[in-house]
Amino acid sequence: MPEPATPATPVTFPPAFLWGAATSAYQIEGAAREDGRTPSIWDTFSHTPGKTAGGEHGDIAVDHYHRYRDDVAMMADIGLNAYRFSISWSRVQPTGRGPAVQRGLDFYRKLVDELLSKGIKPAVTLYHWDLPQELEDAGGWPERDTAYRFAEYAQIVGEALGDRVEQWITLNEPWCSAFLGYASGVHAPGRTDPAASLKAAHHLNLAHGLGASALRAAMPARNSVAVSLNSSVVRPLSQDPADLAAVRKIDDLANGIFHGPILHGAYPESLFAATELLTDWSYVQDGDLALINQPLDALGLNYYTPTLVSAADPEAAAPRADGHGSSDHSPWPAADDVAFHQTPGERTEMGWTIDPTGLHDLIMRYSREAPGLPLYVTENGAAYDDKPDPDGRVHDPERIAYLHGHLRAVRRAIAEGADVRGYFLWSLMDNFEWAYGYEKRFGAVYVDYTTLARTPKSSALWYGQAARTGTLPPVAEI
Ligand code: IFM
Repeated sequence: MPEPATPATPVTFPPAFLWGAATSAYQIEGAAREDGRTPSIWDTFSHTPGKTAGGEHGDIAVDHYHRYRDDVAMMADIGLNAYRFSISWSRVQPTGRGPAVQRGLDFYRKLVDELLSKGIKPAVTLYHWDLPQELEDAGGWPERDTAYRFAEYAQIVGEALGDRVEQWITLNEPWCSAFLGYASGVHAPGRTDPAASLKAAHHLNLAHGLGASALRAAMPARNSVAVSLNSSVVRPLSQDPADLAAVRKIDDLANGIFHGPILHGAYPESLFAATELLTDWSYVQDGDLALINQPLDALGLNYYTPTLVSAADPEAAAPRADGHGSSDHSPWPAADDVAFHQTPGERTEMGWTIDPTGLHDLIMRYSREAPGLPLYVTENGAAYDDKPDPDGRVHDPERIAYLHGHLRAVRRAIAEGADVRGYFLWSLMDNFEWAYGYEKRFGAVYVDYTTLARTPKSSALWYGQAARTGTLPPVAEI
């Protein structure tokens, strides 16, 4: 299909394109202590004073656990044909090991049945950051055993839902689990140990590989297994060789550390060299890389904003406008010689610069890195300070413009040969935005946090029209 020539030319997507929205368990479910669920690291972290804005937590979140039927009906009304959600590990396996709790699994069985009854394709993410606390107490992701526990959990969920869910994602954004969780500590479990964060990254990779094999053994062969990476689009401040070296270092720490072993069966040699003062990588055991390098059916890409870097001035403290929260500890191990800069341009409420060219570049990169592997944009979206009008409607023209720009970038990549099969807007509805609490609203649906009433914003209506017609409506409210 040719690239649309002007903004006035209709931007039309392939007929089988998935138009979805995404959420994750801890951010929306609530029911934190119901039906046998036990605390995850996010329950513990968010209940620790000073860790989240206003001490907010996901105990109730947006109560999706009790409102899932209405939420699915709302998705159908909007016009979505796909929905990506995650499973709460400690709802299914409260201690992170051993037998499953059927009541926990039943919730997901009912949710999936409800989705299927409305013609909405479910896409399940097994791990979206909520490790059972018992596993963290036993060492967490820096401990090898956690990867084996994940494989056991993957098998349980694969056996329970594999007959009705075709699309599977092992991990969501392992970079965040490893480096925000164990290096900068702005995410659960809040540790600040750079060497442990690198170990965590390897064990997350191992978990992905073992989990993918366990899923395949537990499910019909037709099902698709993928991973969702928040691969960074790393750009240099200048063409100076020192700035280009900074790009390579951050690219290894953001991208190569995951896609190297997952897609190609090897860590970048330059990553070993850059981190040698922190770790000797001796926890990478013989055979691990082959276990991690499982054949995949698809790759999920999550994209929000590009990353702009330069070499740091050795005389000054390196600026760290990397958009990953505030901490005295960097999420980038062994990268004190790199400075992070704010990309120029308009920003969302997260302070993240809006740049759809980054999404296009990311898709094209992975089309080259993994030729033949279908791609999905498994997250993309924006937080804005949305408020209802006196008439109760919620107008979010900025989000419509954001979605329009990014979907055009996806369409451009498809026109250039990329095999992008679907797009999942982040997020279906306003929810618990981790350390920011409920302050940042990413939803296409507004949630009143007093009554928990849901109101589709104008962007939901706009996106629904795109989903129903396969063509982007003009950038105007519907
Ligand atoms: O809310 C998160 C989501 O859980 C993972 N990806 C980024 C989103 C926005 O910060």
